[in-house]
Amino acid sequence: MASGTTTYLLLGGNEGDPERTLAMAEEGIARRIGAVQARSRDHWTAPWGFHDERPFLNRALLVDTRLSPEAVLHEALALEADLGRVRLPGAGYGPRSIDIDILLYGGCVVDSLHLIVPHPRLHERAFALAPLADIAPGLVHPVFGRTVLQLLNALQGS
Ligand code: PH2
Ligand code: MG
Ligand code: MG
Repeated sequence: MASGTTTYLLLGGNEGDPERTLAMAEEGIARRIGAVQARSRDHWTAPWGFHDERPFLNRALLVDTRLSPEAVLHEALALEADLGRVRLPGAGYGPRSIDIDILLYGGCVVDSLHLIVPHPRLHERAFALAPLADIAPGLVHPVFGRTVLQLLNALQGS
């Protein structure tokens, strides 16, 4: 049973051993952010927005958290760093060992200097919507008022 706020996170990585890194990320999320209550299937996806030979492993998680959205972001970034993620300033999209993004946080809309929730590109990205649809197909996007499945279908033109 949820005791805090339900947040949906997207994990992704295409460098090193994504299966191992995502498993370690899930352990860290359970320790630092909250209990993982549902996990999508594994989605192996082509890199979006840049070219690379290595496919991404993407996975969505439902996490019950007592942290604020800003604190979730802080912990996610700290965990990425612990897992060896190096961010090069101004480098744009590129291969990465691990990326942990907040897709949704309860029904909240956050627009601050460092954080936008729902994730501002969620509705444009099948690599995020498809895993999310595994665990929350009927969840209504708080800005667009459409379900995750409707957003995914719109993207796929069906
Ligand atoms: N993340 C990106 C950019 N491109 N492509 C895929 N397939 N999966 C990702 O998680 C991903 C991406 C920026 O965070
Ligand atoms: Mg990302
Ligand atoms: Mg990120």
